[in-house]
Amino acid sequence: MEDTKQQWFKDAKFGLFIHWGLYSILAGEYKGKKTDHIAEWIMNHLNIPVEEYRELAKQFNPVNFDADSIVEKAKEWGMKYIVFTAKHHEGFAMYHSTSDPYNIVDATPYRRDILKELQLACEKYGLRLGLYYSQAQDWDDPNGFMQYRDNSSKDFQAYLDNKVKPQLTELLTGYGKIALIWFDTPMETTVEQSQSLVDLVKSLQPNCIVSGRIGNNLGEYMTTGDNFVPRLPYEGDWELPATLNDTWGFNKDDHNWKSPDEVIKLLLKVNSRGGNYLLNIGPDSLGNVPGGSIDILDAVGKYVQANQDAIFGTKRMTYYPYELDWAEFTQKPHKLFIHILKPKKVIEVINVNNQFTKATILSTNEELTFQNLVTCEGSHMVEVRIPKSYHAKTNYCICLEMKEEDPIFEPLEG
Ligand code: H79
Repeated sequence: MEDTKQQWFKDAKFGLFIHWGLYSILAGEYKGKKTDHIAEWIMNHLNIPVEEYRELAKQFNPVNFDADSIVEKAKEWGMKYIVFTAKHHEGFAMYHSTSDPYNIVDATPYRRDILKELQLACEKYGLRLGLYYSQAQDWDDPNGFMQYRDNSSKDFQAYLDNKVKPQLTELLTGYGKIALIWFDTPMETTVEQSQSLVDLVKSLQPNCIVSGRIGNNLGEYMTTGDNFVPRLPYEGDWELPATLNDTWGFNKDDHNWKSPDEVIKLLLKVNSRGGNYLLNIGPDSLGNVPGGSIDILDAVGKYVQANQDAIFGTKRMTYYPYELDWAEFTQKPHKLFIHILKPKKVIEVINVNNQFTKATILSTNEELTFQNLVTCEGSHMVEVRIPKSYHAKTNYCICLEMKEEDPIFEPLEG
């Protein structure tokens, strides 16, 4: 896989995934049966016939959807890009498709092209707009793949030619600059088929990035498994798609929210290993963003805003041999950032052999006393004294300035 040439993606660090479609109406339950899996999969999981599922469009009227306020919030949370589900596996287009009337303008009483609204909001607030497009699975199209079903009699090429390519063309010609197309679940897509979609995207918008899940190793960055964090720094461009609870699409019964602390830690882990954290919200059938996710993101956003210098513009960390439960590191030239995640009175980082010149609390610039020392085991270390007023605090960041460009971590030995 060849990395993208788009610098913005390497610098982005934090983005907003939006999963929204007809499944938000069912919200995890159909005819009294609940799905205990990801809610946007309900059509597949509960075997809802196409004609029945299509009826949902007639009641889709998300009058509270407000593209402007969602994008404004994303900006406030420090996010640099948005990825919106233009079409998920259910097959319904969440924009005004001219090639298929099964879309939010022609098939619902709502009749608004929300993708246009998102495009304008992204332009207004200076965020990049990416689009999720399910290129292989389409449970509505007779020739689209459906996972966990027999697909052997399908003419997948016909589906690509008749639905996918026309719709990708619409998306890449009607909504301004598209930052990336987030393809997903390639299943049995052949090399030629993946390549033809890459070629189509690039012919319409050469700077539009193709996600890792186009299949056949033809994407421009690595996408991890959903919610799976690589253990080690990863060298190429990459992104972690992640949820705030246990679903992407809205599920009224899923209240298993991560805490803001967990999300901050995950963001820092991903950033320090060189990746972007693409964090999901799933609006409900009225277009409301669940309060649970807003609360978490408001808290996470506060951390991001206060500590931007230690997040944006950082690069993949030099490998540090210890796992710390109280800290995550990030780095940029001549600076090592220690994000403090548990209450501490004194910080001791061992196996580090830099000449540190200054220590501050990043958000306030308050200077801290520190010492370069040698441990009794013989490894180098730095010790930083935390002011009393911070002893009970978590989620703040210490900036250590150093003579050398990168941290020098000593390997474990002896
Ligand atoms: O868009 C989100 C998911 O819908 C999509 N990728 C993210 C970004 C995704 N596509 N496929 N998968 C995730 C794999 C999902 C498999 C399963 Fe299931 C869904 C296993 C458990 C839930 C379907 C329902 C099969 C068993 C139950």
